[in-house]
Amino acid sequence: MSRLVVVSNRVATPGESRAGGLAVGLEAALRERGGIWFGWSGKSVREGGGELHEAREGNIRYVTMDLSRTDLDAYYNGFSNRTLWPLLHFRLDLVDYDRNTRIGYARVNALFADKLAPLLREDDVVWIHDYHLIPLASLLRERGIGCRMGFFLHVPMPSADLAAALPDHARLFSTLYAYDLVGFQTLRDVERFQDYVRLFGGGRVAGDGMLEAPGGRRFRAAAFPIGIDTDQIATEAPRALSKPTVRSLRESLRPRELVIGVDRLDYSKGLPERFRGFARYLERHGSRKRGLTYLQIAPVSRGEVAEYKLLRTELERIAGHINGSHATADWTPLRYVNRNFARGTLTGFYRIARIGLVTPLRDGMNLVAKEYVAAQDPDDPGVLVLSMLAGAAYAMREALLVNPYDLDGVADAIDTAARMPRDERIERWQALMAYLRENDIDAWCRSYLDALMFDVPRKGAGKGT
Ligand code: ADQ
Repeated sequence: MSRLVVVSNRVATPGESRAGGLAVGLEAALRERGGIWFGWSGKSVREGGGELHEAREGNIRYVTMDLSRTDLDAYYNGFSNRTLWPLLHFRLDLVDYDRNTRIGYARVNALFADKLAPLLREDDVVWIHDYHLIPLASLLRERGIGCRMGFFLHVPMPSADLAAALPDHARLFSTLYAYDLVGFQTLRDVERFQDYVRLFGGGRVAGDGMLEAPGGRRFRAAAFPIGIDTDQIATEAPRALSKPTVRSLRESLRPRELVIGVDRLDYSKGLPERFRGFARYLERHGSRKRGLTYLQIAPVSRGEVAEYKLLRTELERIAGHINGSHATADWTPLRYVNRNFARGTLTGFYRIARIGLVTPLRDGMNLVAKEYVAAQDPDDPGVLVLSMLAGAAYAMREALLVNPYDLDGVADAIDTAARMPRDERIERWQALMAYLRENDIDAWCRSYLDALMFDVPRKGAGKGT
């Protein structure tokens, strides 16, 4: 079996708390085949960068690299988070394009290639993750690396016209042609990528999932919707109820029901619209409104970027306004918390929440929607209110799907969820849970790696070799 090499911006090294299902799933795949997880160490140094650190656990090597502050600023804070992130989330209005950060992004990707190339063997399978590292395969190919390489985009692929609005877009997106397999979250993302390749990328759709780059190189583009560790969460959730934080939340709510939202504080997550949708519910459903308390957990992320600072201020203002208008002496309708909770605690919060509110304006997939469902009590499950603009909505049709821009629609869905009879909740939950069980994080890793190893015809290697 070929050795697996995973490359991502951040690496969950042994001893660090695992961010969640993705790290667990990738580690399982690495353990099965033996391999390397390569990426940035999380450390920035004053000058230089490129120093490697290595840790080992069983048959997995974790190789991480320091970056200089200048490189990190250009590559990560700059081009990745201020240019690509908004572009890929359909927010051209927030795209901040700067030639220097684009050059910094290319420089850091080249540094990744320089440091990774000597570690690779000809029969390795290399799996590169996300928008920080789009050009990496083409840079490795320039350094003579011939092994199978796949890419997975965790965030959405925007429509072709939006992608083409990026200055120098072809220079970036054409580097995807160096992969053997380009994976997306949903079929819609694949279609948008095909459109881009056809309309702006000089290539063509060759049929059967294959694309042909200018010059004739063929590669596959397909959808692999990411899953979660469903069984683990389902087992953990009832146990989490005895945790002191979960118990005290539960006691503080009585006799009201909980509505929960859990997101990084990011403009893609639609938090101002969600707050306003909840406010609309409070205004419109006056007689019942005092039955619900909404807890929004939103730890600050990318706090140094201006758009995120503005978002934070805006949310504080709306939250203050909602509570100022609707709170009573013994009830605060919206509890807004800017901090992280341990994964186990969150699972307990999901379990006691009657409604999970997941309304991003755009999201590659959205794992919180899946985690919320997996944590429910099978005999008395809560209801997921889910944005139709999240990748998760493509398969999770039994959720209450809403347009996150439609405040009345969000308010109505909260009301429907709050009043939904138990039988209907159980029926919807069972259908969602069956899907999550079958399409968990291990199934995702397996199907991606199978496609990369067996479905990609390569020079000198036929199907199945
Ligand atoms: P994210 O944008 O980070 O991921 P999401 O899919 O919701 O969004 O994953 C967030 C993860 O962080 C979840 O596992 C969640 O439990 C955890 N988390 C969120 N808030 C937390 C908090 N306050 N405390 C502790 N944990 C918290 C990107 C893409 C998504 C895609 C994923 C995976 O933007 O669309 O689903 O990658 O591919």
